[in-house]
Amino acid sequence: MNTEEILENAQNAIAAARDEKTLDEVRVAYLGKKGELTVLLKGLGRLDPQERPKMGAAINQAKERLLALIGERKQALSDEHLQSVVEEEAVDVTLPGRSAGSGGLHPVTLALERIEDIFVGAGYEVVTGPEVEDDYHNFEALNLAENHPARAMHDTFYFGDGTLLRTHTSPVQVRTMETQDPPIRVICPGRVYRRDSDLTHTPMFHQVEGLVVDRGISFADLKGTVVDFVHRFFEKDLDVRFRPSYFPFTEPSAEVDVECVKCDGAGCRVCSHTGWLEVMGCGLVNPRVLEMSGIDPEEFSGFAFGFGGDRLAMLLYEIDDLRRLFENDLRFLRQFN
Ligand code: 2NM
Repeated sequence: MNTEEILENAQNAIAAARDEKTLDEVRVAYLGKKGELTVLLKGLGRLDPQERPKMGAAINQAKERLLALIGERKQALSDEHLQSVVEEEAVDVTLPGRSAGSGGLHPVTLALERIEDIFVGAGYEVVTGPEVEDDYHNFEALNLAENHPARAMHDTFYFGDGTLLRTHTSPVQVRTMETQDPPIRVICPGRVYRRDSDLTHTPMFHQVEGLVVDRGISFADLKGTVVDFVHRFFEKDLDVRFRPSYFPFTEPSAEVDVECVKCDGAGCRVCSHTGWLEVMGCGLVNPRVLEMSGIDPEEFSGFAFGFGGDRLAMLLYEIDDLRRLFENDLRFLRQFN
């Protein structure tokens, strides 16, 4: 074959190469050690000396031409490849974004925050404490001595090493009295635990307790605080009544009833047709309790109250079944966003 024929074949092979590997094989076939043009160049010696320069120049020219064509083809293949990658991986920035969806707060959390806001607005401090407590802070310091019958009412979870799951948030208030001098105005929200489980009780529930200790605190201060709180919480001037009751940690003690928020006192399923809802317990802090925590009952007096966060959330948001609060059914929870 002569140079021109080889060149033409090589040009066709280069144009036909669809990838870099094939293109390199073409280069080797023509320009490699045993390539067609290389062989031709090596055979120059056997030619007539007069023909050598002309032939040599032609072969070298063909070689240059092939190298240039291979270079161009290589660039073209690389451009093609880049183009296809760009097209395949293209992102349509005009597509609407995938919605991340936003979460919401649980109705009990919402109710607790609402309660905290009301009391913070009245100058109270929000205080929390441990859920695993000792017998002293959960019972003894609250005037519930070892054999006190009221202890049985608390259905306590004991760990067997002297610690227990707190049955109310009162130990937080005891710890506050132990470490803070009056005047004290605190609100203590948190989880509490009792061995109790039925339609209206869960083993874990939320409590909010309040404590005020200062000089000259009276039952009138307690009444005013409770009534004002109820009106703010339900955003309604509901009737409130205080019934005498008993707690070992307060004396006197009272149970607070509120005019039914559902039927305005007419009587319905929510209030068991009484027109009233029991919402909290309260009283003047027993002087013995003040004394045990290092506060002089001759100088100071105080009031305290406690209620269920879950129950108030149910009344506020008209949730008729306690179990809804614990099922984490998104169809239910989304209604509070
Ligand atoms: C209630 C009802 C009445 C109460 C008393 C105290 C403390 F620590 F000051 F003695 N904390 N919480 C209290 C009083 C709690 O819950 C139904």
